[in-house]
Order: sequence, then C-alpha cells, then structure tokens
Amino acid sequence: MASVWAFCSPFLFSNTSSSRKNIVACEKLLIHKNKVMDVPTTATSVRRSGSYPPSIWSYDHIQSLTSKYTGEKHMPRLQTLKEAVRTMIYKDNEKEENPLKLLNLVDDLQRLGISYHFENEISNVLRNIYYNFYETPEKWTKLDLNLKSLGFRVLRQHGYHVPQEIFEDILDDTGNFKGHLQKDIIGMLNLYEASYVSVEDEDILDDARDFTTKHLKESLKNIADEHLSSLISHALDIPLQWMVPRVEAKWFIEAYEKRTDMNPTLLELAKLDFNMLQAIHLEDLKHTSRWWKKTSWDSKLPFLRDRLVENFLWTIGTNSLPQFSPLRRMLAQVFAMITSIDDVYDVYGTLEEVEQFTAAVGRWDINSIEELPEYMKICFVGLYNSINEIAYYTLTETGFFNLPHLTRAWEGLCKAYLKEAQWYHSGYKPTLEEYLENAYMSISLPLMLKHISLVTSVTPTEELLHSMERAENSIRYSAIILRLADDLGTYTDEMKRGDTPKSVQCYMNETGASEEEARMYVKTLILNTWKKLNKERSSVINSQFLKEVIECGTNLGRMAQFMYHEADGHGHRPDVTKSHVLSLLVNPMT
Ligand code: LA6
Ligand code: MN
Ligand code: MN
Ligand code: MN
Ligand code: MN
Repeated sequence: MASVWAFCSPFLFSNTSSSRKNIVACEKLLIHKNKVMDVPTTATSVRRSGSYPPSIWSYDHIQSLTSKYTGEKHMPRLQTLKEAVRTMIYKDNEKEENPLKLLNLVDDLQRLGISYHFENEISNVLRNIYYNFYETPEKWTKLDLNLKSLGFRVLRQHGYHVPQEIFEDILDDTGNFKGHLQKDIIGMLNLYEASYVSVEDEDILDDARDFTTKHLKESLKNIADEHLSSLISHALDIPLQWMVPRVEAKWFIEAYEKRTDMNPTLLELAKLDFNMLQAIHLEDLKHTSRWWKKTSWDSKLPFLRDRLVENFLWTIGTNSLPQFSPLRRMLAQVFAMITSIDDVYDVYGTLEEVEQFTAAVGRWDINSIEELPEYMKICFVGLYNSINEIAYYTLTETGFFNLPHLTRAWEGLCKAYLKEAQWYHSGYKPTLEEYLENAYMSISLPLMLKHISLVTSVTPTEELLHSMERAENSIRYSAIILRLADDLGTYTDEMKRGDTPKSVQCYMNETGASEEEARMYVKTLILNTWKKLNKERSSVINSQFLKEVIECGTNLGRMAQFMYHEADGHGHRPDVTKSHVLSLLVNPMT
C-alpha cells in the first residue's frame, strides 16, 4: 500500500498551532473591515451575476445529522460476513469448469461496492480465469457471447490484455452481428458494457456499441421482466465504465436485492458496508462544514457559489474508501475554494481585479495584498490559510514540504482562469483546440490531482513528481472528460450571463455547425477521450500509487458525467443534487 492514509489520524487539520495563528490573522482582517459587500465597481466594467441559487444546506442542519453506524460496534458482524464471502470465492475458485459463476461474482462484488475487501482473492481468481480461458484464440473460441463479453470487460478493467478479435466470430460474412445472438439479452447487455472498455481503432467494439445500444433500446419495448428491463435502462443511461462507483453501489444494492438468485450474505455485507462508510463520510462532511463556516465565505462573499455539500459529494465520488477520510477532507476544501474562486473570474471580478488576484496567488505573500479589494483579501487569505495548513499537515505527517508545488498549481489554475477572462473581455473566439488546451487546466482537474498525489504520497516530493510524469496523459484525458461534461451541462447559462465561448460554441464558430450538431460532436469527443484514457489506465497497472491517483482522476470525470447528466447539478440546480445527497450521504440502507 503506497498511500499514507492507512495509518494517519482522520482528524485532519484540527487545531494545529499553525491553524490557530492563521485563523487569528483572518479574524483580525474581518474585524477591521466588516463591510466587504460595499465593493465599488469601476467605471469600465459592470459586475455580472451568476444567478446561482443559494445553498439549500444550512450549517446547523449538517451538524445535526447522525448515523447509527459510527464507531466499532458493527465491526464484528462485518468481519464475519467478509469471512463468509471469502470462503465463497475460494470454493467457487476450486471448480474450474465454467468461469461464468466466478466472473459474475467478481462483477457483483465490484458493483455492490465491496470488492475492496477482497482485492487479493479477486486478483487470484482473475489470473486463473485469464490463463485458463482467455489467453489464446484456441481457448476463447469455446466461450459463448455472454462469457466472452463479461470476461473481456472484467479482465480489461484489471489490466489484462484481451484483444477485440475475441469478438470476431460473432459477425457473419457480411459483417453484421449473427441473428441468433440477439436472443441472448444478457449477452447483449454484457457486450454493450464491454464496448466501453475499448481503446482507439477498435472497430469491432465500435460496431458492437452501436449495435447493442440499438438492440437493447428496442428490446425494452417487449421485455416483461421488470428486473431485467431496469438493468437495461440503467446501462443505457450511463454505461458501467462511466459510472461513479459509489453511485453504482447504491443503485446496484437495491437492484440486487430484487434479484431472485441473490445471495443474502453478499446483500447483508453490501448494505452494512455501505452504511458504515456512509457514517465515515458524514463525519468528513461535518468536519468540512466546520472549516467552511470558519472561512466565513458563505456570509462575507454571498455573490460566490456556496456549494459545500455538493463539493463534498464530489469527494466521495472521487474516493469513498474508509482510510481516505483525510484525503476527502482536504479535497472538499480544495473543491469548495475552486468553485467560489471560479465565480470571481467568471462572474464577479473585474478584469483588473482578477489580474491582481492572479499575481497575488503567484507571490503567495500575505504581506503584499494591500492592493486587492476587500472581498479579494478574504478570498486570498482564506485560500492562503487553507493551503498552508494542508501543506503543514503533510509536513508533520510525512516530513515532505510540498507547499511550493501546491501554490504553483494554484497559480497555474488562476492563469488559466485569467486567460478565459481576457478572452471574454476582448471578445476573442478561440478554436476548439486552442480552447481545450487551456480549458483542461481551467476545469481544475490537474490541480486536484496534484493535491491528491502530493498529499497522499509517502515518497519524497521530487521522486514523486518524477513518477507522476507517467500519469500526465491520464490526467489530461480525465480533465478533458470533466471539462466537456461540464460544458454540456453549464454552457447554456454561461452564455446567457456572458462568458467566454465553451466547447460547444468553439465548435460552432469554427465549423458553422448547428448547436445540436456541436453537442453531438462534443459527446463523441467524450467517448473518444475515454478510449484514450482506457489505454493509458492499462499502462500503469504495475504501480499501485499511480493506479490509485489515476483512479481518482477517472472518477472525477465520471462524477462530472453524473453531476451534469440531468442538469447543472453543481451550480444552478442544487435541488436536483439533493436527492443524491440524501441517498448517498444521509439515509442509511435498511
Ligand atoms: C463548475 O463550475 C465548477 F465549479 C467546477 C470547477 C467543476 C469542477 C468540479 C469541482 C470543483 P463552472 P467553468 C468539484 O461550470 O467556469 O462555472 O470552468 O466551471 O465552466
Ligand atoms: Mn471558469
Ligand atoms: Mn464558471
Ligand atoms: Mn469565464
Ligand atoms: Mn462550466
């Protein structure tokens, strides 16, 4: 295990001496100048409004939430259930004649969100299955469509090389899918899911995706089995490879419960584990909300988005495992500050002000912020205190001092924000390529991953940064997915209030395409970027640390596809996100 979180205290950033000093500094500032709302607007620029609705989550309400699953009392039951499942896996593993049962078990464990308890067992099982059934064409030709598809996806997810040619024999002489295969609806469903772990230039899988999508949509019209049709609609809505694991776990546990052949031990373990993790997440949320209250941004900067709870939801989408509480607490702060500061650049700040802010972040000097308007002093000192404290935490936990790298990442983000502000103010229309070259930075994922890697690593900083070079492409592709999904969900409002052209507008400007065509193009771009990401992910399979970091990046892309699926769940529609918050963070499974 390459990350530090397994053995450090979950009470991140609580009352260290540095935090007290910083807070005192911040409080002094607030006491002297308590009228931050009266910022004069300059003659040359009028402040815009994001018209984002206020937060729907009050501090007192968050602090009042409790869970019955806190602490150690449910541990013995969890251990008993885990042992039972472990025995089940080994028993099935001994009988080798048909891997379907085992592959389904692995898939169920993953979808139920409990595979992290059985990493070694699953890895043994898959190694056996690969060498016995999928290693060579002689072996895989004996498998039926369903087995091929399921094995293909699960093995690829775990880094095995299984070529697309495994599906060559499902085509007839004219290159169409053989008619009788269409009767195997579960096989179709698994082939559909398999098509999303493809890489570039895999034409058989591209055809398989189109074919199964069409076929599954049609099949919905005449399937009577409710369980099956809900599985199909769910898959068509968002394919498994694109699903946020924690969101899938919640959905799948409920679906699994209705299955006639469900295993009660698995179900009980999944529910108990879900509830116990939820209790940990709830404590992380309450901790984060206390930090947020101390910054006073919600009251002093009401023209910036207060999305504390929504931002916290992104952190459990990024990594929901129990030992990563400190990571979530750190990330939630970073996400919340990103969301607010993004509004300074896009909505509230004048061009002159955001230029000054960018320079201040570059200097990272608390003694030279006099020129900033009052509201920006609060922004800057809040950011300064929080990031310094994050760096202080790592320094005391691991001995590595990475503040200069964290501040450089913030400077990089601010510069990308600034470029968009300059484009907006000058009316410049970038090409899509030029836009994306900046926009993958301005969506902040590279900064997020810099924080994740620097703050979780137990390797010396320079060595770490060197090994992170191998993750550069993955980070870029995840960032592009996050950016494009965000654009699809937010550009309508952004264009209404005034913002630089986003990907849809850049493509329209550049090609003369209609809005609908541009949206379709951006969706295709998301699919193609996923193919590149799939390939990159399989190339770092031998580094546990890089795998973990890249998984966080991938989950952030997935999270964007989830948060912007129905509406702008992060900005304009906290009401839409509310049900997800209740289901993932507040209400336990019964
Ligand atoms: C989305 O807002 C936003 F705040 C993000 C930075 C998305 C990333 C997710 C986080 C911080 P907006 P813009 C959890 O659509 O201006 O305003 O980059 O971002 O399009
Ligand atoms: Mn922005
Ligand atoms: Mn914005
Ligand atoms: Mn902007
Ligand atoms: Mn946006």
